[in-house]
Amino acid sequence: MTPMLMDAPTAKLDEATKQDFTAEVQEWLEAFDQVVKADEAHAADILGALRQRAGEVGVAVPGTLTTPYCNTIRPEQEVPYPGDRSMERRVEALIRWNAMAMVHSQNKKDAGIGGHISTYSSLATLLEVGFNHFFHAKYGNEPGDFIYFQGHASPGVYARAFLEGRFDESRLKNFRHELRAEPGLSSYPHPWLMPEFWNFPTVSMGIGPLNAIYQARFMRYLENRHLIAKTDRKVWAFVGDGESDEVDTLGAISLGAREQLDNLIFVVNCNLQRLDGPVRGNKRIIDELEGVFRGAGWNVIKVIWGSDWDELFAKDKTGLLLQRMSECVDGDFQNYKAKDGAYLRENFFGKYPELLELVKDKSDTELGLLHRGGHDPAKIYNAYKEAVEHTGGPTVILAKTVKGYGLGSAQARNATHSEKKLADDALAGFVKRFDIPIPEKAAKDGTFYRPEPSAPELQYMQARRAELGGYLPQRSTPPLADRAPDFKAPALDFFKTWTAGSNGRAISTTMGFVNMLNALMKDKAVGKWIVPIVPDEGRTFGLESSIKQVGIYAAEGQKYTPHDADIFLSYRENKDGQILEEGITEAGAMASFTAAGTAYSNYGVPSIPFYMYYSMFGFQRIGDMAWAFADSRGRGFLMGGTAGRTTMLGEGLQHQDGHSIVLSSTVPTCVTYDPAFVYELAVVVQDGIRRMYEASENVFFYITMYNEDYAQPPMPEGCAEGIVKGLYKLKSAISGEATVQLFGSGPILNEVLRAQQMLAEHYKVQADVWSVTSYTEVRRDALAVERWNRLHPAEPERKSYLSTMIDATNGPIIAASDYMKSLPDGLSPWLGSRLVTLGTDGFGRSDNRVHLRRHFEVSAESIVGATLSRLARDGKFKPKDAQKALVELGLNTEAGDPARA
Ligand SMILES: Cc1ncc(C[n+]2csc(CCOP(=O)(O)OP(=O)(O)O)c2C)c(N)n1
Ligand SMILES: [Mg+2]
Repeated sequence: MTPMLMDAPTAKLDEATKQDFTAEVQEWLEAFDQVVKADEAHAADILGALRQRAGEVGVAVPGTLTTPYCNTIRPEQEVPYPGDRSMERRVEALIRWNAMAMVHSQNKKDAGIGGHISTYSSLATLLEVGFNHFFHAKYGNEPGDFIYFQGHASPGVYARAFLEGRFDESRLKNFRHELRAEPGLSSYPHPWLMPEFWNFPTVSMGIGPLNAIYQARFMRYLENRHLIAKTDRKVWAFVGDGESDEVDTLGAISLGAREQLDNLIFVVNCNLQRLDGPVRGNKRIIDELEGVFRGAGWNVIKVIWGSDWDELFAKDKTGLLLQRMSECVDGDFQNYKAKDGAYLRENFFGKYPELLELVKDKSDTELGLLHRGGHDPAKIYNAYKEAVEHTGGPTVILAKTVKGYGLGSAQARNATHSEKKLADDALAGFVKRFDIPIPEKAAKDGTFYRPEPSAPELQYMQARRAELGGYLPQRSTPPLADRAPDFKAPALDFFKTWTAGSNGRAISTTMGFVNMLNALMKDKAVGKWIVPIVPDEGRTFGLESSIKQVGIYAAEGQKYTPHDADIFLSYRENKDGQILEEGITEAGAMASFTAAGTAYSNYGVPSIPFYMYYSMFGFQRIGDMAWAFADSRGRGFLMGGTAGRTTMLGEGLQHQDGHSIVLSSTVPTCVTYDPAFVYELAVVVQDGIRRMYEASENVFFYITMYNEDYAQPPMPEGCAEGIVKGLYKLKSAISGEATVQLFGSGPILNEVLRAQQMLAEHYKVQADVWSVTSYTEVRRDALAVERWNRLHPAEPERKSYLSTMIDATNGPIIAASDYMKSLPDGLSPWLGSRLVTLGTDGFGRSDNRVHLRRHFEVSAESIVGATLSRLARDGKFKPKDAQKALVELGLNTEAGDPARA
């Protein structure tokens, strides 16, 4: 789209440039205007050719990422609005009213419960044009458009659903009262709390836009892999202008253009304000975003001014009006809307007599009401139409709006974001402003208003939604049989290669897993649903064979011959490749994981994502996205590779993870495992597929994988249940009855086994060895049982799994893992003083495993030392002998505490 054409003379130029402008330049401009008038496309070609020539002869031309501060679509290019404006105006007014009444009355009743009205007030028309004309709930039998709503605009989305008859008044009355007898409405879009309504949690700023980009990409992935039919469905993301400061919002936009995602539309609600004040008081956010998005290859459509400005622009033959706009910064624009029309006349138009002349026939009230583009349905309609018709890449619509639009004295004020209640007069004023047919008393009380279903405006609204396939938002969980009739989780037997052990061959759990993954991908029933995801770490995990086997997804295929084409495991990219190779972006990979992990609901596709990454760059880096994933009821496997503070040797402090499990344990739906052996990992993966995809449980799995090679033992008889529950006895005392219990996890279990041997051989202490595959799961079970017992004091006490396993055992429990001590400590309420924990608290170091384990005191020697020390304290071992043993074991009793080193 070319910028607005102005009649000669063209736009006013700044003083410095003007002085240089000779008659010759004016001639050029006039000639160019002639060309534009004759054939716009030709004019663009000429400019392009000139630009190229300039580059060839070495003339530097300033970039043209931004265009003048006006609408991208010129009035003469617009199509007429297809809807019934008066009906739509009325519906929008009713929604505005009910949204506001909901927040207002709830805060009157329950002061401080919160809610927002000013975000929606700026977004209302942008959403309504979508609801009435663009947002498809379905495409035939295929899913419709995906809408990522600005989280703080939720009141408006609820109010619409109320008018549509999807909620009764009691739901609105219970806004934010989720813990009452009658079901309430959640504060923001939370699929966890409203699983039949919201699809995408967006309220943590930046997560919505980032996920939307990867959703659009995953949609193409499913289409290109022929797992869903190709349709015109779109992903719409409504984004705040303040939200655009989040690195997550803009950090992945280049992917949109690179992958030519013309199924993706961003609408940035440029109300020029965020929470505290203006987004760019001293600049213009629309200019900034235009440059950023255009630079990233997006189609940019600016919707700055409403139709009532068109006439003024048409009348202005001087270019002064546009110049005046370019002289203002967003702080000015906000100020104009916070003040009245008289102020605008004096301070905006008043700068130039010619502009005052331009508006002399308009009253102050009319000037005050001059619309911004984001409040003008015709302008919005044309922008949306162009966006959905645009091909070859994504579109961003930068829509200028007013925060707190129509809220009287709260409009465009810095404090408007937090406005929750209006004064009585303001409520009455609102009703008048939007022509809402309720009596003044009801208005002042903030009462809801929904006309009879037969009212023409509601009939109109319903007809529009029926035409577009139904209501939105709407979340469902279609039966898997619709898309995957032959889907069946593989039985444990499928994994027998991995439960049988490695026959003495030293392999890591990572290698075992990758082999397993390749086999799963070959399986007839589940193979095609597997979605391996890596953030440029495929080789770290030994995925070369998978790359060859199923290929890397590349929308354009492989346009080059890979340098390694002649070797067996060459780099293969395919249009229907299965692996999502994200490059170095854990956040992007997590967004893909989210799209794939929620596809069972959004597309009815049982895709099973396995996202493999450096465990250090997981939860602590993308923690907020993991939380949103859980809120989305996401399912799938996070595979934390190179796990363990002492196992991931060499790379040092910023790579060595000894806490991701602690972080994962904070996510309620995350089921975490820390397997020591490949057979444990196989059991967990099998159980995960069964739970998530067969039993449809809303959980996801986090599994650590290590890179230490050792012989993998065969699975002992009957331990599968214990593996899943998180604890089982691996090896009884070597001779006689144990007086000590040793807990081990991950590769530290090998240290524990060595300690068992040393204790028996050198110190005559017998110990049982337990494999703890999940402290988190054992603790959760114990907590649940304890709660039940607390609530049922008159019933016989129930026993937790932990108690069932451990109560009858003897002696202290020494627990060691490659993770922080707080993990085993989570069991201390039930193990009491029996528990001694060893773990890897503190910063990592780049040394080898022997030194790391000695430093963190999780080596076999440290475990033996801790056991003897504890026995000494318990009066079961001579203290002097214990002290001597520590020396014999080579433990430096005076070394600094690794937790603080
Ligand atoms: C990650 C994150 N940080 C901070 C907040 C708190 N917060 C809620 S709304 C808001 C301002 C939003 O401004 P903008 O994106 O411009 O949206 P508007 O309400 O103006 O449409 C902030 C900072 C949040 N929700 N998420
Ligand atoms: Mg804003």
